[in-house]
Amino acid sequence: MPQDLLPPVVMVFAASDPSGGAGIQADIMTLSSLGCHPLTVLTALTVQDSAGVEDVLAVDADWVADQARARLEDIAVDAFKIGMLGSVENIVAIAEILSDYPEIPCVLDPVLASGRGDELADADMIDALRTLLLPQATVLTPNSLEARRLAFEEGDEARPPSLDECARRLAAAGAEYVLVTGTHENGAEVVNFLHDGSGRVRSDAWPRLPGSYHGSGCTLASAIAANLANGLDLGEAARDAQEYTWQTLAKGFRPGMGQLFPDRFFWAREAGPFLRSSAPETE
Ligand code: PXL
Repeated sequence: MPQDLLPPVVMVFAASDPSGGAGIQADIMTLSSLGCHPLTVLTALTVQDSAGVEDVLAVDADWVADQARARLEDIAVDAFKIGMLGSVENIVAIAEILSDYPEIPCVLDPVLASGRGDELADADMIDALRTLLLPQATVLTPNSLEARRLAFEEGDEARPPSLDECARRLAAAGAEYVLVTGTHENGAEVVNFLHDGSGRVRSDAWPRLPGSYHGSGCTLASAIAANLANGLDLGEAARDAQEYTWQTLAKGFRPGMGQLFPDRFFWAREAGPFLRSSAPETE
């Protein structure tokens, strides 16, 4: 690459998943696979195995702010991607930083629980996310469970709102667009729709894959951020990110006893004999 040209730069705020299936590791792989340079701000460490998340250690909010500020003063950022947040204090710190860069598109993945159901945000964090981060999101990317939880209003138990109504409420709360994913719904197809507060802007259906995956939400949100950083408009960015994510899932692998992992570098493996047997070696 000529030295006066740069890859698009995406700043990620997310937590470490040592398995590399989800979290900031998933973001780094996705952004790199799609040609971007990731700037990474670590919000928390997690301890997890294929059975679930055992522990979370939030990074001190001052450290979160310092990791971001030092980079932002030095390198021009083309998009933000926000994943797991770690604490209310971190949410406040990140919201303050975002408010200084309103022109940079921001993909907000509201990580409330792991794919296996472990809670990754408490009620105070959900409140802070809703009031401080949601109004700064160019696009919010909840799955249907997260959309219902974030959009919850009294009376919903008796009359559950439609997913379109949830998206409308989340846009009314400040997100410019809401991409609701349908992995947790039923049907032969997974239907994901992009909503702008007045209605669906687009809707895409994908053949449902049989496996259970760890890190698909992180992959999708990072892929949208990469596409926005690459200059695509939001509709195209959302569609191409879904296509990429579907490919990573269709070509996913199972490194341990738990869920499948998306293969964000499937295209690199197609070119050569870089695969090994998953069976343990015997003497
Ligand atoms: O997939 C959501 C997610 C995000 N970030 C971290 C995680 C998980 C799910 O387990 O561990 C660090």
